[in-house]
Amino acid sequence: MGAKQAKLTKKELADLSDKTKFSPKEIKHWHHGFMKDCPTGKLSKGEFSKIYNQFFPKGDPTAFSQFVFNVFDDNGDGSIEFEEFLQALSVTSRGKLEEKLEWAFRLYDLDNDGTITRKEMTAIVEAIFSMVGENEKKENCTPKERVDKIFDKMDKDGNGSLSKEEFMEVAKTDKSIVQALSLYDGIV
Ligand SMILES: [Ca+2]
Ligand SMILES: [Ca+2]
Ligand SMILES: [Ca+2]
Repeated sequence: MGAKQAKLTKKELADLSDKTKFSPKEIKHWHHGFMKDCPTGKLSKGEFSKIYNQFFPKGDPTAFSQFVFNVFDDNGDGSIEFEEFLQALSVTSRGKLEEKLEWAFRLYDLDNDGTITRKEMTAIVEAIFSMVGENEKKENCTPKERVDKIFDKMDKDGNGSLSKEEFMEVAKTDKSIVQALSLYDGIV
């Protein structure tokens, strides 16, 4: 317990480097910044939300940031530890397309049951809409219309929910869907 040590040991660096796509030198750099911003070594939901607020001053990113937080918080203990932070960063910044899409799937699959329902996707799309703010929206459509469009393309068996296979297959090849999912706008 207590504050985490300010510096990582050689072994910790090597382990983290094995688990991510970062070199020990890069990890040191990220760790330094992480500990500076959260000296306790744990990033809380509130702090995480503040980071999003800086990037989306015109909208309300609270809901969306909470969803992203839950994906970062891999062990589900309510805070983001450095390793979780680094893992997420590794996937979202350096992962292969497939890894990024798997990560996105976890974001949309709110209850973690392996499928994305319309309700889950609507919750995320609504959160994205309120985050970017009214004036920043690229198309004039409602969250429901956006979700319908995505489901039209992705829900191949028409059962009203998306399996990981359905999601991956379309997202891998269809740029417009990736945009509709707001995956590569630097939002996630
Ligand atoms: Ca955690
Ligand atoms: Ca689900
Ligand atoms: Ca389906």
